[in-house]
Amino acid sequence: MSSELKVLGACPLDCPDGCAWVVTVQDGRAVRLRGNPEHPYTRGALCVKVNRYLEHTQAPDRILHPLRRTGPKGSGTFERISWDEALDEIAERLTGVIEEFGGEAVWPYSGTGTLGYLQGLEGMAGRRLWNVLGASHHDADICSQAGNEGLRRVQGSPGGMDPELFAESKLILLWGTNTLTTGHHLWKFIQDGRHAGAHVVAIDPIRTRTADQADEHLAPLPGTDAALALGLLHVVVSEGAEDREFIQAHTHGWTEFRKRIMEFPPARVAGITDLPVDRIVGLGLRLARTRPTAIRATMGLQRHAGGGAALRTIAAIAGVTGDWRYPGGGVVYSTSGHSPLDRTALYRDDLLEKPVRTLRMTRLGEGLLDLDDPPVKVLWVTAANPMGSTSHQNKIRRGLLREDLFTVVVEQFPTDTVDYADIVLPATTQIEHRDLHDGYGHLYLTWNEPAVAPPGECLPTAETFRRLARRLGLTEPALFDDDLTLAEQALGSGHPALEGITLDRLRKEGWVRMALPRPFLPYAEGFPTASGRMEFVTGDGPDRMPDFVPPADPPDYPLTLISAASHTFLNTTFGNNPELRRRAKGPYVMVHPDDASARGLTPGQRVRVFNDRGSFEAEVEISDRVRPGVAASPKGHWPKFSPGGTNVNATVDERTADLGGAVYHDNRVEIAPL
Ligand SMILES: Nc1nc2c(c(=O)[nH]1)N[C@H]1C(S)=C(S)[C@@H](COP(=O)(O)OP(=O)(O)OC[C@H]3O[C@@H](n4cnc5c(=O)[nH]c(N)nc54)[C@H](O)[C@@H]3O)O[C@H]1N2
Ligand SMILES: Nc1nc2c(c(=O)[nH]1)N[C@H]1C(S)=C(S)[C@@H](COP(=O)(O)OP(=O)(O)OC[C@H]3O[C@@H](n4cnc5c(=O)[nH]c(N)nc54)[C@H](O)[C@@H]3O)O[C@H]1N2
Ligand code: SF4
Ligand SMILES: [Mo]
Repeated sequence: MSSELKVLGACPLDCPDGCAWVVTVQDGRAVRLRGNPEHPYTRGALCVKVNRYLEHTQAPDRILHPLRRTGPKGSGTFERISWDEALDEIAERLTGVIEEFGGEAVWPYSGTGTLGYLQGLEGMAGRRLWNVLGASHHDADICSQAGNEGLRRVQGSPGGMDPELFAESKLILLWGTNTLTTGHHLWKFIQDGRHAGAHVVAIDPIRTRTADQADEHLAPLPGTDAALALGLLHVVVSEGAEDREFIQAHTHGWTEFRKRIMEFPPARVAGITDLPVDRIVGLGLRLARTRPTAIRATMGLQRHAGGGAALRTIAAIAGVTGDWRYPGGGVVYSTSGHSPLDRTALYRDDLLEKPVRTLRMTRLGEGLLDLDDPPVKVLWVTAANPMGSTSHQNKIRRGLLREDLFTVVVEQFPTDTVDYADIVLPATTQIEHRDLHDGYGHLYLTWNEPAVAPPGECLPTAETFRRLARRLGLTEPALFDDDLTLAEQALGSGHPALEGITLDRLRKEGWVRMALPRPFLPYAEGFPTASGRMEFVTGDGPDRMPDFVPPADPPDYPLTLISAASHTFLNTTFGNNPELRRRAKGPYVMVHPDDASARGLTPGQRVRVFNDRGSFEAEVEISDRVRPGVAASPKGHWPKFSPGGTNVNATVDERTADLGGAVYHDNRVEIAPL
C-alpha cells in the first residue's frame, strides 16, 4: 500500500519572497514540491531555482557523513569518519585553542544558506554555544547592512511599506532592484498597480529583464543614486510639491535638508549620474505630481562605498512627498524591520562572561591573515560559502591555507570552502528539518515541518550544536533547548504583531500574516526615531544629513564591474546543479559595444577580467544592456567549476561601505583577451 502525505513548509533561502511551499511525500520520499496556492504572496509559484530544490536535496554530491581531511588544505580529499570521532576531534581542538588563545580566537562564520530562526542566520544558530565559549561575535554584514543603517538614520527602522500595496501605487520606482530575477512574486502586485494606471520606472545601470518590462528605464552611473534622489527632490521642491503638512507634523530638520536639496539642481545631477537633464526633470515632475508613489530599492543598490547614503537619501524622498500617508506609498528595502520574532531570546548574549570583539563577515581575508591578539585559530563555517561569495577571494584562499588554522564547515555540498576544511559536518536540508521563518519582502510568518528523514548521517544544524555542547561537557541548560522550545522562545517576544499567533497555530496552518492592521501604514503617524519624526537631520556631525558619497575604488582600471544576481543561482547555492549551470551558460562578462571595440573584443571570446586584487576568466557578451564604462558578470559560479579556478569575487575588494557591508559593485577592472 502506498501512502501520500502533504507537508507544509517554507523556502529557507536568502530571498525577499519567503515562499510557503507544500511537499508531497510518497512512501517516505519527497516526490513533488510546489508553492503553497493558499499563501497570498506565494500564490502557488516558486521560482526557476527552487523548482529544482527536491532534485538538489537528492543530488549525488550531497555530503552524507562527517569527513576528515586527508590531503593538503584546498585539495578536497577526505575520509569518512563517525560523528563521535568528528565531535571528539573538534572538542579537543576547540578546548586547546581556547586555553591557549582565549575564546576570541574562534570565529563562528554564519552565512545565508538558510535564513531560518532555528537552523540558520536569523536566530544565528549556535550563537548560544559560542557565547558560553566566549567566541568572537560574527557580524553578518554581507548582504544588507549599509542600506539598513541608512534607512534607520532617517526612519528609525529599516522596515518598509507592505509590498502587497504596490497594487495601489500610481508611480512605481524599481530602484537598483531586479524584481523578475531576485524576488518575482512582487511582480503580480506591480502588474495589478499597472492595470490601475501605475507608471513603472526602472533605475539601474544595466537594462535587466526587469528594466525590459518597465515603462521607462534610467541607467545612471553606478554609485550615483543619492545624487539622483537629491536631483529628483530638487524638482519636487521647485514645483512646490513637497507635502508641507506631513513635513511639519512628522519630520525633523527640513530647513537644513532643503538647503542640501537645493545644492543638487538637475544640471549638476546630470553631470554626476551621466543621465540627460530632461530625463531627470521628467521623472522629478512625475514624482512631484503622483501620489501615491512606491519605491522598491533593494540590496544591489547599496553594494557601493556610498550605499548607506544612497538608501538614506532615497528614504528621505517619501518624507518630502508625504507618501507614507497613503496605502501604496512609501519605500521598501526590506520588511524585516517589522518582524516580531525574538532574536535576542535565541542569541542569549547574556551568556557571555565578558564583552568580545566583533568580526565582519565581509572581511574574512583580513580576519584570517592580518588579525592579532588573538589571531583566528578556529574558523567554524555554517551555511556559508566564503570561497565563492565573499570579497577578495585570493586573500581568503591564502587565509584558509594557513596550516595552524582549524576549519570546520557544516554543509550540504562539497563547495570550494569545504575543500579547505579540516572537518566537514553533514547538514540537513529544509525538507529534513524544522524551522521558523519570516520574509524580508512580506508580512507573513511561516513554519517549516520536516517532510522526510535526513539522508545518511545528516543532522539539523541546531542539533549539531547541542551535540557539540554535550561533548564539551557544558551544563548551561539553554544549550540543550530543542527545536520546538527554541521556536516558542522566538515567538515569545510579546510583540503586538504576534497577538493570536501561537506555535500550535503556525504548525497547523503553515503560515500566518502578522497581526498588523490592513492597510499597514507604518509611518503615517510618525517614526520610531528618538524624536518620533523622520530625521532629515540626525545629530550635528558632518554626517548629519543625507548626501551623495561617490564610489571609492581608485580609477586605476577603466571599467566598473557589477556582479549582481544570477537568474539561475541563489548566491552560490545551486551552483552545482547541472541543469541550472547549463542555463547559466558559464561565467560571462557583458560589455558595451564601444568598450568591446576599444579592446578588439568579439562575442564569445575568452577573456581575463582583472585588477590588482585578482582575476577571473569569462566569455565576452557584447550588448547595449550595459552602459559604456560598465561591465556586468553575475555572481554565483563556483570557482572550482570555473575556468581558471576563480570567480568574480577574486576582483572585489574587502573594503567596507560607508555604513557597513560589502562593495561588490564598487569594483574597477580591465578586460583583456586570454
Ligand atoms: N535569482 C536570484 N535571486 C536572488 C539572489 C540570487 O543570487 N539569484 N540573491 C538573493 C539575495 S542574497 C539578495 S540580497 C537579493 C538582492 O536583490 P537585488 O537587490 O534585486 O539584487 P541584485 O541583482 O544584487 O541588484 C539589483 C540591481 O541593482 C543594480 N545596481 C548595482 N549597482 C547599482 C547602482 O549603483 N545603482 C542602481 N540604481 N542600481 C545598481 C544591479 O545592476 C542589479 O540589476 O536577491 C535575492 N534573490
Ligand atoms: N560578487 C558578488 N558577490 C556576492 C554578492 C553580490 O552581489 N556580488 N552578494 C552577496 C550576498 S547578497 C550574499 S547574501 C552573500 C551570500 O553568501 P553566503 O552566505 O556564503 O551564501 P552562499 O554562497 O549561497 O552559500 C550558502 C551555503 O549554505 C549551505 N546551506 C544551505 N542550507 C544550509 C543548512 O540548512 N545548513 C547548513 N549548514 N548549510 C546550509 C549551502 O549549501 C551553501 O553552500 O553573497 C554575497 N556575494
Ligand atoms: S528563492 Fe525566493 S522566489 Fe524562489 S522559492 Fe525561495 S523564496 Fe520563493
Ligand atoms: Mo543577500
